Amino acid sequence: MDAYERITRNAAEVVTEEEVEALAEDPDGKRAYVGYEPSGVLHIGHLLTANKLIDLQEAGFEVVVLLADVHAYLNDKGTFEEIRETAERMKEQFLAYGLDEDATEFRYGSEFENDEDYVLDLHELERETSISRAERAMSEIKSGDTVRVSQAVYPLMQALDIEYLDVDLAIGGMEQRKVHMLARDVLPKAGHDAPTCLHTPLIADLSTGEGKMSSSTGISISMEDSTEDIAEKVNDAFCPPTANPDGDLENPVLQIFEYHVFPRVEDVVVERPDEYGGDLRYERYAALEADLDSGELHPQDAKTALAGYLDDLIAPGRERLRELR
Ligand code: TYR
Repeated sequence: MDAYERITRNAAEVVTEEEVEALAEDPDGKRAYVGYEPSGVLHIGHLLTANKLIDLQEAGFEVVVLLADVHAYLNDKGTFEEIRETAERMKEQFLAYGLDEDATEFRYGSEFENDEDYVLDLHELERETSISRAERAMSEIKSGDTVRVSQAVYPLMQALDIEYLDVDLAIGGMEQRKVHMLARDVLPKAGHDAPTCLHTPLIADLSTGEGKMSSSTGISISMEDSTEDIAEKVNDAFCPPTANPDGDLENPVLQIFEYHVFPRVEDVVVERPDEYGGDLRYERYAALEADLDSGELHPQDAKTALAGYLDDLIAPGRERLRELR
């Protein structure tokens, strides 16, 4: 796999392809980041962007994880004290999950976002941005029904972080894309470069295959789940015998295989008793998808295998959480 392929695999969107191609020509020492509002436990959405960070580390990038404590505060996620505490636990879980400690820079937003230069630059971005644009940028991120002034400042700070962390590539789930598009427009107006961005896909709700999986509404998989919890959630998951169910639905079991299991596991094995044809072995996601589509792979066998792999992936983080308790 060449660097461009590794950097962009499983991305829903890159902005722009030309800019990412230029980074892929010499990835060594280039910097990429993801920011997270600290929350107690990692869930499957965090792990999807973490997989991308692991890809980037393998391609030679330096990786920055921003523990966005000020952003969490602005977005109503608790007191500074609570947010700090969950941020530390979050960092430990990322390391347990497989981010390379020596190649990962963990930063708190509050380390630099209160500096005078930052605040003055922020005010400049505020002058360049309409309230309605900031509000739109937050449509997939804000907590609560009305957008507060704090939440309108939020996307401008997110834009400025890219400049202050000196990163070449901003990573986020598709729900971050409007913030990044705002950043591309507004940063150059204040004399900064427009950032290059990569967005990871959103996984559909596990039980219905609709929309996006969310820890706040539907069923999500988190680092706190026991082996039995995972088995139960995956067993109850929506998994029609096809990759392309009707309408807007997705097959979340296949999505998790594609975005979570195959990037981390060399050979994916679906165990089956001999009388049902014996084990199936896949090197690539597309082969597993094709087998589900053709009927060679039964959804129940796919689910059982998925639960086992997911459990392996989250076990180290779950263990770490237990130690920290
Ligand atoms: N907006 C991100 C979220 O929804 C958090 C974030 C904050 C990302 C600041 C980047 C950033 O610079 O979780």
